[in-house]
Amino acid sequence: MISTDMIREAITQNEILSQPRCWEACFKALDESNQLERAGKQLDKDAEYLFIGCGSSYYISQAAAASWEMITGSRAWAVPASELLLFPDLVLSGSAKCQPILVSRSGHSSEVVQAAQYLERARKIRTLAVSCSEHHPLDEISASTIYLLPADEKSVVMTRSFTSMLLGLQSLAAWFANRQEITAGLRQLPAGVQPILDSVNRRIQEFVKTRTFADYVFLGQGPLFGIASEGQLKIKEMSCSYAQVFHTMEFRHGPKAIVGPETLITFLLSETGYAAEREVLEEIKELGGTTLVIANKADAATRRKADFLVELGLEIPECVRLVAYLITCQLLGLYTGLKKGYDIDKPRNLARAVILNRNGG
Ligand code: F1P
Repeated sequence: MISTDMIREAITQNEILSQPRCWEACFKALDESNQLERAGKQLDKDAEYLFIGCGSSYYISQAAAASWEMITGSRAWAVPASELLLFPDLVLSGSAKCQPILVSRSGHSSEVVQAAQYLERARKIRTLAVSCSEHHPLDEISASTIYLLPADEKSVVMTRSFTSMLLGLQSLAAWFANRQEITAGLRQLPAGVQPILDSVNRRIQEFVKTRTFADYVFLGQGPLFGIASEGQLKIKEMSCSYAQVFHTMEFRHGPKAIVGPETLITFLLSETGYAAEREVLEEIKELGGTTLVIANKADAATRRKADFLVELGLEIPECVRLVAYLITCQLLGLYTGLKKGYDIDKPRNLARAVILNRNGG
C-alpha cells in the first residue's frame, strides 16, 4: 500500500508536481537569455528537421517533430540515435538540407554523443542540441545548444525535463515561424495546467488504490503518439509493469485481442481525430476493457465509456496541449509503482543516462 512516508520521500513525485512552476522558470530563462532568437537565426527555412534522442528523449523527438511540422510547415521527423548510427543512409536519404536537432537531458548518453560526432565530423552537418544541463560532451560537439536549466531533475526517470524540453522546442518553432498565437498558447500552460494537476493528483491516487491491472496500453495519434509512447515508458520505468503503445486506430488491427477488465487502456484523444478515435473507445469498452481517457473536451458518449476521465478544457491550439496530456500518465506510473512497493527514486535496472564503454558494451 502507499504509505505516507513513501509519498513524502519521493523526489520524483515533487518534480512531477513542480512542472507548471518549472515551465514558468524555463520560459523566463529562455526570454532573459535570448536563446530562441540566437538559435532560430541559425535555422534554414528550406531545411528538413531531424529530431534525434534516446529513451524519453526519443519520445520528445517524436512529439517535437510532429509539433514542428504543424507549427512551421517544414518537414520534420524523429529517429532514435541508434538508427542514425547503424543505418545512416536510411535516415539521411533525403536530398533537401537536413537540420539535425539532438535532444538529451544529461548530454552524456553515448548514442546521442556519437550521433553528434558523426553528423558534425563525418557528414559536416551543423547540429543544434537541447539539454537540461551544461558542460557535457554533447554541447562540446554541437554547433549550438539550447539549455532548459531550471528543468534539470534529481530523479532517474525523466518527467519535468521531458515536458520542459518539448515546450522549449515548440517555443523555438513558434519563434522561427513567427506564430505568436502559438507562443501565447504556450505561455498560458502553467496557469492552465496547475488546477488539472491538483485534481488529477488527488483522483488518480484513489483510482490506483482501488484497481489492479495486469497490463497497460497507451493509445495516441499524430503529435500525441510521442506522448503515448512516453506514457508507456513511465509505467514501465516507475512500476515495472507490462505496457505497450499503439496508434489508436491500429489497436483494432490485432492488439485488441489482449483486452479484458485487467487491461487498462489509456486513450489520449486528439481534437483532430476525435470522432474516429472515440469509436475505438466505444468498441474497446464493449469488449470489457478498463478505460482511462484524456481529452481536451469530452462529449456524453466519451463520458459513458470512460472509467476514469481527464478533461483538460484548455482554450489553446491543439499542438500546444501535448504536455498537459502527459501529467496523468506520469502520476499513474508514480502511484502504481508506490502501490507495488517500488522506490520510485531508484527505478530497477536504470541509470540517469546510458553510457556505453568504447566497444559499445
Ligand atoms: C535518456 C535516457 C532516459 C531514460 C533513462 C536513461 O537520457 O534514455 O530517457 O529514462 O534515464 O537515459 P538523456 O540522453 O536524455 O540524458
